[in-house]
Amino acid sequence: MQHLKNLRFVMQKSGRLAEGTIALLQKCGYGVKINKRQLLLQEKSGIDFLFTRDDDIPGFLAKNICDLGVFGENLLTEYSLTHKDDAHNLQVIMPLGFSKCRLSIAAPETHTYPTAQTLQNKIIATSYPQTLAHFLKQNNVTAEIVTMHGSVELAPKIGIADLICDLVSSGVTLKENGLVEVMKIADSQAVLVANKTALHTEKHSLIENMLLRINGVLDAKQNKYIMLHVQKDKIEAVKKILPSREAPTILELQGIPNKVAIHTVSPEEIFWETIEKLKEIGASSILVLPIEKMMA
Ligand code: PRT
Ligand code: ZN
Repeated sequence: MQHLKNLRFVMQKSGRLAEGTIALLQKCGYGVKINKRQLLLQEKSGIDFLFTRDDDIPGFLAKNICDLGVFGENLLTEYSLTHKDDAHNLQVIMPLGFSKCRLSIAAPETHTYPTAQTLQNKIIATSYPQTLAHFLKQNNVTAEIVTMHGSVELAPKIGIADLICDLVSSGVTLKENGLVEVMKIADSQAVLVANKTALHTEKHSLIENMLLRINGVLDAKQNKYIMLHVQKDKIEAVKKILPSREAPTILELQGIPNKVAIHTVSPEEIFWETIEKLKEIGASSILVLPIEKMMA
């Protein structure tokens, strides 16, 4: 039973989370790719990648079947409210910044329900009944909840419900179905979640190694590498304009004694405004480069 010692990473087989998860893992150097038929991939690095429906991922983690996994915060909330005992075994490691959406209440275009209280006694269709019930309870509202497992946007049209509570990203689906978003319940994005028990087993070093890589990739996304030339007496001014992770590297320029090259890693987005400020103090040859991988 050699494979039991492997780290088990579970992810969505296909859908809105799959692409982002695969891209992240590939950047981390793991040989995973989209293959709808292969449901288990044993990687030489000691990691088994399992591909499944997103709905099964929280349960696989909570019940010690898998060690790490990716799914949406929306599902985490619903699972935590539905399976209170098992959910204790889930630990959110970090948000991943993709598959962003929001869970919102939407109404037919002809109606507006601007406050939570105006939902009173309405019928609301959703795939997230526990999250919606929790929201209604918090707002002291009584409404009937109809659970649907898909095509929720259809409910008002066919007379099943007055309103819907569903995930929205671009808003196109709502529009195409004659609905308007009237109230946001929660924001969501993909999160990396661990099985808490696994963090304390012999697998923890494999987990730590993987987290180090994922952190490195996510960190590099925000950081930029900046190079520029400037007069020596303007080094302090550059430091003030450019936030840097550590002290910048200062290099002599051959044949130009009064100038230096500055190389620095900025943890923040570099805007045109920043570049204009650098120009104002006489900086030249300014280059802003993305960083592919970084280990601080
Ligand atoms: O087969 P499986 O069960 O794995 O997939 P699924 O059909 O349950 O899920 P999938 O792939 O649609 O979504 C997986 C996860 O992606 C969700 O749980 C969210 O965390 C996240 N996500 C991000 C979204 C959306 N954006 C999204 N827009 N999930 C669903 N939608 C749907 C929404 O339900 C609505 O029908 O897209 C439609 C609205 O999109 P817009 O762009 O028109 O607003
Ligand atoms: Zn699903």
